[in-house]
Amino acid sequence: MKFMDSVENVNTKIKLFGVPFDSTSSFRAGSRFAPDEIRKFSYNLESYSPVLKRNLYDVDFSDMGNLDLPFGNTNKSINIITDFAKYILDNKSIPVAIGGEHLITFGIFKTIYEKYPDVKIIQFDAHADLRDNYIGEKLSHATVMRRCSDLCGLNNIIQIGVRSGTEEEWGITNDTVLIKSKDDFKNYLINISSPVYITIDLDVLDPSIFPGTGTPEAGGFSYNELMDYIYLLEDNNIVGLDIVEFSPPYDPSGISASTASKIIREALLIL
Ligand SMILES: [Mn+2]
Repeated sequence: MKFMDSVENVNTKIKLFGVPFDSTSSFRAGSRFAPDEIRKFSYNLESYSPVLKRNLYDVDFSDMGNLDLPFGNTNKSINIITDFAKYILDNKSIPVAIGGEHLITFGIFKTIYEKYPDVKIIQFDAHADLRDNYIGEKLSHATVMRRCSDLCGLNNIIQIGVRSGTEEEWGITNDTVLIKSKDDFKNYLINISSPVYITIDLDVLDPSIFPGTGTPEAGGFSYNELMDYIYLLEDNNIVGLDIVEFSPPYDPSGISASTASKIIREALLIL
């Protein structure tokens, strides 16, 4: 099954693909099932966004299916993700990845950074993800933004919705750009001209509206609060996007799946 309204064409401007990887999930795995569940729930949506007044029919995007990944081999999986994202960039398209857990961002970002060395990452997340290692591992969902910062520097990481981290991680947030309000974000965006990469860890949403995630954290955004931030990015040069950490086993009602598909529809409409 493909995401609704996607087309079969190798020359599309946007290429959606699923990354069913959850090998480093420490608390509750299951996000490997997210890409197919999100596709299924996309058919519950209308193509038309009444907020953006645009139709998904008019967006030039294809759904490339899911990557085949060797479960249990993190390094190899990351390399496969990087190679695929590079293939998309080489075709002058915009990669849009459906995770999977948050570590997949590093795989995509490596090649994004190579092509756009002045890129900034906009991170929507409940967690700082700035640990240097987690249970001895350098590559983990809990270290992903730190690994990205090894490439682009902490000052190019823009964090929104973060409400959980170790004392050490909160210290490191002094060097990232920690956004506290929509006005903050607006002012920040006015002053930048560089390309942006967006990573949406869905646990940025409050668990009461988004229970289907591996590491739920109380005190999060409503759907509308999150989207108000995302819509602000409309005029920026968005060079890639991922949406991660939806875990269908914790979503028996489907509310998280329908929320995730709607966020992707809106995101596709602003690319
Ligand atoms: Mn995260």
